[in-house]
Amino acid sequence: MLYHVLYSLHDVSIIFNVFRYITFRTFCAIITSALIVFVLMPRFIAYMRKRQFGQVIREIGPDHQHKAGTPTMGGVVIIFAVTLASLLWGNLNNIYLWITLGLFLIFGLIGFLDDWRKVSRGKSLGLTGKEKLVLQALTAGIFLFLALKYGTFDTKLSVPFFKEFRPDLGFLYFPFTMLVVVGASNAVNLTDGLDGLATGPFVIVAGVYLLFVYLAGHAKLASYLQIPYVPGAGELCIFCGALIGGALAFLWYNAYPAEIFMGDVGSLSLGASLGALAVISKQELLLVLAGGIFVAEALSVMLQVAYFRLTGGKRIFLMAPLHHHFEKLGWPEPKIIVRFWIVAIFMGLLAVSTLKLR
Ligand code: 57M
Repeated sequence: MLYHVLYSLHDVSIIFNVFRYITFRTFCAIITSALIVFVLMPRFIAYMRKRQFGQVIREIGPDHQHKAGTPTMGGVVIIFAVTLASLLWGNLNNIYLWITLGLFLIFGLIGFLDDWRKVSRGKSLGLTGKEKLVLQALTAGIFLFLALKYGTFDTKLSVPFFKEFRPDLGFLYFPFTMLVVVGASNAVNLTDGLDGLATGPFVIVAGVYLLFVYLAGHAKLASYLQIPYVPGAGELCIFCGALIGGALAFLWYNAYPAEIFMGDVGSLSLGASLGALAVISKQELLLVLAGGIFVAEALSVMLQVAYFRLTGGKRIFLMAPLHHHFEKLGWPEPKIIVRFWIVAIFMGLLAVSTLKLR
């Protein structure tokens, strides 16, 4: 909104010309989103404590009983901050901004319903696992349909390290997009099991895709780097900036020992946003590299469950997802968290290196 109001004043004074630049508006979105979370989160935590809307801890698994009652659903504040900052600083004529915000909000709503059922200990407001997956897949499908219909978009698949090999998936791009978005959403959800464990890597991956959406939307740079050019994708830098600012400010409160958890409302929406960014920037498979921590966590569950069923009860890991395995090994929680962040940083650097290693 401010983009339209303030940039139009550049006839009055050259100063307002700065609002044309994506880099400037991205910086503003980072600061705006972070400030909103810093102002609202303490109040939200106090409100959730007062209403005793705290996390219910399940019996089985590593001992987290000391965390019982920790306020959750901090994702509500993150979503509010990201949405407001994106609408304030984004170009509201950009289709990718609207469909990505829409996907972000719908996945947040799905998570909210689940969280609400848990914290209110009420009757099941939440959806069943299958209903959630169908709704998530449907949302991802509509997201892609709108990108193809109103965006300058195609169904070709990019493969990291290869610049020539870009197979056109055609209609198969729909199930593929659903897999990327729903997979990313649920992988972040599974990872969010220790203080800041999902938040830290999320900020890193969002930073990687801030770079890739900027490059994808820049005709000259996309051509020089031989990556797909997606006119208008650069506007998602503002959304990325809002995600980074909001998540970093949230990490201030989610850092060990956490004063608040993001809830499914946060993990599902943040994860889905990474999937959406990967699709719009035409760097879909790169998410496996950049989001290696999330992939490892989800993979550990799939391997554990499959092996458990195949062997009639044996386990590969002491407990899945992967972070619980290290807990069972006796690693202190902060050590697990920071080591996962370190791996996430290396995975992010590897993802960026694919720009030149091709
Ligand atoms: C998402 N949720 C955390 C918090 C957060 C199929 C199976 C692998 C599913 C999986 C599962 O239920 N995952 C749900 C993980 C939960 O966090 C809440 O959920 C939101 C994110 N979705 O925002 O509101 C707990 O995580 C801890 N936490 C923190 N700090 C944070 O900043 O300490 C979260 C955020 C919170 C808190 O204790 O209560 C979670 O772990 O449930 N199930 C599991 O992950 C279980 N694994 C398991 O059963 N493994 C089996 C099979 C099925 C693979 C096996 O290995 O044999 C473990 N999780 C729990 N207990 N809680 C172990 C049992």
